[in-house]
Amino acid sequence: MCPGGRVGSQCEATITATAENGGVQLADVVNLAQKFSLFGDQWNPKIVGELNDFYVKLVKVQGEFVWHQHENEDELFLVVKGRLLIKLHDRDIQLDEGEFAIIPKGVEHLPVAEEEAHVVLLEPKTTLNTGDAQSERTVANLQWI
Ligand code: NI
Repeated sequence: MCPGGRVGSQCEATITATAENGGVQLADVVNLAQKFSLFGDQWNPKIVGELNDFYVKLVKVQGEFVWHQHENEDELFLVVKGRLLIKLHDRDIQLDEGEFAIIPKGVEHLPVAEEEAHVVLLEPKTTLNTGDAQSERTVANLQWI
């Protein structure tokens, strides 16, 4: 139902579009802790929301990922639990809980977490987790949770 009980064609279209791919519906509250409790696998981002041409994703990470860059997409990393180190070629970015950083398109980066970290990603829908470094760690079809 549309906000306030109103039924409008635009609202119906929005709900249909999100319902088809299992997405969150208008005005849903998303609880990060509850969503993170739904999965345990690492380096396998899950989609929890979409806005415009972006996805909001959750990922659990531990250890070292792979050096990669995204030719066309800027990528936001927000740490909600643990610590995440993002290595760049000229410096390291250390993110603690409650901190985020944006890696611009074309900048090669290597995420590393000594212990498991829980991270929110905000990035265009076209973003592949391994960017230009496709490998067995690439997840092309992300799951909605
Ligand atoms: Ni990346």
